[in-house]
Amino acid sequence: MNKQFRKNKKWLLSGLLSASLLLAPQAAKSQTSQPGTGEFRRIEQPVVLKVGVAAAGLGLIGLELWWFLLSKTKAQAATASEGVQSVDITVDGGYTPDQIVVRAGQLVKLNFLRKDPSSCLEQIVLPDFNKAIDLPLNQKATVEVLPEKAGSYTFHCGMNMFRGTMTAEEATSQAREAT
Ligand SMILES: [Cu+2]
Repeated sequence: MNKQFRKNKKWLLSGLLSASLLLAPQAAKSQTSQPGTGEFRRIEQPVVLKVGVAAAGLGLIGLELWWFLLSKTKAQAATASEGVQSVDITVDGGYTPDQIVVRAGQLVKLNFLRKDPSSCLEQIVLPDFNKAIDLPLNQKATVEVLPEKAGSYTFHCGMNMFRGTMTAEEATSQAREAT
């Protein structure tokens, strides 16, 4: 992380350094530290530039973090109303979302909408609940389950090629997240 930051900063700094050398030599006060060799010169960077470089570097870090950590682990929380939680799942070349977060001890309605005609995704299996149902094409099919304990429950297609996970959390930890 720190390493990456330094790498980015260094890279950006060298880019800006050469740009300022080429475009605006008068903007940067140059100071010859080694007389005779014009190639190695110490450049006094304006503070604004330094801050700008640091900000750009931090922005890049943020973007990287978002991209690698957050954009790929999209878990969707179930919406709860009157004691029943529900999640809409689109079945099309897999399950979207394929990671669901629910509250333990409360009924969950999984509303599957299968848009994929391949027979692979025809059936949905929830092994922890001993359920396996056929999903009609382009029609909503609801599976009701009750995750009694907190934990991870998987669901998959009839051949176990596509998978999804329903994570049931204790009521307290979910309430904390929601606020
Ligand atoms: Cu399959």
